[in-house]
Amino acid sequence: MPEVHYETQDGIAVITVENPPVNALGQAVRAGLAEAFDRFAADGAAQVAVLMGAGRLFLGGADITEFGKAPLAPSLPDVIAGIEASPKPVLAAIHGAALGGGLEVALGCHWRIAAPGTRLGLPEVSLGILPGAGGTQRTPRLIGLEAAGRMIASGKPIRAEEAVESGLIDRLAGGDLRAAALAFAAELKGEAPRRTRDLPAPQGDLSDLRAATAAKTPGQIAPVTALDAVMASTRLPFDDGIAEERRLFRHLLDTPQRAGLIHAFFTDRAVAKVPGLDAAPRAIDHVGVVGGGTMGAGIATACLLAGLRVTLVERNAEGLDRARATIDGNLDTAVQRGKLTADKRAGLAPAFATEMDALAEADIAIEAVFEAMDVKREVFATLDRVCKPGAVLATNTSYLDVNEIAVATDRPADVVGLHFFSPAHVMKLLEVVVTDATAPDVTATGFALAKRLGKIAVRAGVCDGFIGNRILSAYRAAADRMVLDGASPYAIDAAIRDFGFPMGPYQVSDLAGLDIGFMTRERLKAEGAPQGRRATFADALYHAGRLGRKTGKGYYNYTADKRGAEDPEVERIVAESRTGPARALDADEITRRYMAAMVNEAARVVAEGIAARPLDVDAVLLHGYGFPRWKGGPMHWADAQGLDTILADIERFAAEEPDFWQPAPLLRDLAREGGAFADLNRKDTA
Ligand code: T1G
Repeated sequence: MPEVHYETQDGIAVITVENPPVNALGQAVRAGLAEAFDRFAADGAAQVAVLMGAGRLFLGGADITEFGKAPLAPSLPDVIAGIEASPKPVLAAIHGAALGGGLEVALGCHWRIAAPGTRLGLPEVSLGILPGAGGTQRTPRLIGLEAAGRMIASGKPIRAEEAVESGLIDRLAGGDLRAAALAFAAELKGEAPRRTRDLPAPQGDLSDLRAATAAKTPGQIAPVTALDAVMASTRLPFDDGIAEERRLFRHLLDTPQRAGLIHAFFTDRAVAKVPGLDAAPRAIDHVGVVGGGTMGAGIATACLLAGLRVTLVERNAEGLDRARATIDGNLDTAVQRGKLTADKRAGLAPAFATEMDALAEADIAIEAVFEAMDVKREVFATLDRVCKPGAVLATNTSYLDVNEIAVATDRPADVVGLHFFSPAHVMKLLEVVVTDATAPDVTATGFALAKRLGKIAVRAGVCDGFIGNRILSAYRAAADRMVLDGASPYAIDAAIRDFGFPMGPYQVSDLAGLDIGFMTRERLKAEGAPQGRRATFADALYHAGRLGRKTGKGYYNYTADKRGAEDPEVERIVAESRTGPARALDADEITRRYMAAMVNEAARVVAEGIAARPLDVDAVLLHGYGFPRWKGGPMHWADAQGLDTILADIERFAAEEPDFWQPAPLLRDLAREGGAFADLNRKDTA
């Protein structure tokens, strides 16, 4: 039960918020704070108050679970106004993190001291809102308009060391925070409160920052709106600025973008709670990587950056040299990007070997060799022989049947798929692919490793493409059909970028390489898989040597403009590939078809249990495929559109192409009963 403790020591009141796990400022905490500061005001024995948070951090912000519900008094702005109005000095003693409303409470105090390394931030724009408890008005008064604007528009936290430089906090605590705070408070006895609201109004203009922010966050409304609230501090008296902040905050609270971003926030955490999985993971300290190509080297890099011991095996010295060069390059880039300190970089490297025996003591072996079943089965038979009992044997395959790989060993329960996304040391998504035999603690080990690597793990069942690539193949096929029907690849890319993806499907093809797509079509043809209407224009581009960025030309021409220019030659090749009359499709129709295919296949993936819940699909598309985060993922987005709308589209398309457009039964049933994918999330995570 949340509590706000009150104790006095040598004329100093220590007020401590205790609401695990993050001291969120829910209604009970807000009421407790109001009561504690009323008590402080009336307490003649207390001359100064110190506000602290119990546990691992100060205050983690407003209680996000309260959003979208009727507001409960006392409001956070009112509680903060009450603290600021205190007739006696109030000192915030901050550790761990002060985020959002948590930092805003600290800004309502009269002085601030923080433990070294404490993170202080106003991340509200990442939730589709803005600092709504005075942050847009108090922060610029403390650190200036530009610094406040940057901090609020980016939502990125800063460290206490930087905060003390900027004036956001007054001191860094040396040693024990409580002792340092009590010493600071003793100095403040008798001082008049230094109220942030009374500091001079900030001067300046944020037009340039606003324009740059809009360009960097296309389609998002919170960052620029937050800057509008900050700008109000330069032209309005404090209380009017607070009112304007509140007006803009309430506006954002009602937007679908806020709902999408909050859904994404909770989804990032819910995916680790796999329904029915409650096994403890096996210990992982020594990671073996088999294969030093781009993926193997990326996986090794990710493990090294996480402080794990790594042994990488390649077939020969040349392979090891290539792997070493790739890993060194990755680590040097990490230093350049501030992801790794120079001193930690020094000497950071895996052990290299050409014999698999080197993995005898590895806790997990991750295979990342050539995508051919016979090669993988041979590797796993060897791993089965050399790895210690209890070692986890993982494959990074992106589509091969992990069940078939597992039975190449005598310990299929120890086998799991760990589908990393390239570049493996950068992309957050990891699909943990479980076979019929995978032991629960092996699945849990995959999730524990993902957390250690700072990744978002999603449990996936075995099928061609698991969750992400299977759904990708469906919406790519929808795009290709539109090109065959008459749409320009450039019009499709533009429509999908307008929807919020960073790139359209044909820009992605140029990045991945048109040869990958060609090989996939040839593989499926050789396997006798249904080909549907083949993307003959893609074959033609492949045969013309237009493989994408790596050859300077693909769907786009990169020779004159590295961003890629539209190319009339491509339009000609595409037109020649068409067999029927070309039909123009407008951006709305393009987007409807693209998204309907994505949602329809996702519904099948959920119904088959390949994804445990719709939110697992959202996490995969958000973290592996560039789905715009403020739309929450395809399943959340579909719910927001109304499943009946999506179903009506699919039924309209099915009238033209019944073979491709069959409504997924789950989607159809939910739509008909007025249900939503969200209903399935709640059932499993209750
Ligand atoms: N409200 C409700 N629940 C929260 C929460 C919050 N603010 N923050 C975390 N949780 C839950 C989370 O869902 C998880 O639940 C558990 O706590 C542990 O979280 C007025 C309006 C603080 C850095 O954006 O960034 O203030 O899964 O796994 O890794 O202007 O949580 O266990 O059931 O993330 O140690 C602004 C959001 C709110 C901070 C800790 N504040 N939280 O990280 O733990 S808006 C934020 C975080 C606002 C004001 C506006 C992190 C953390 P479960 P966790 P962690």
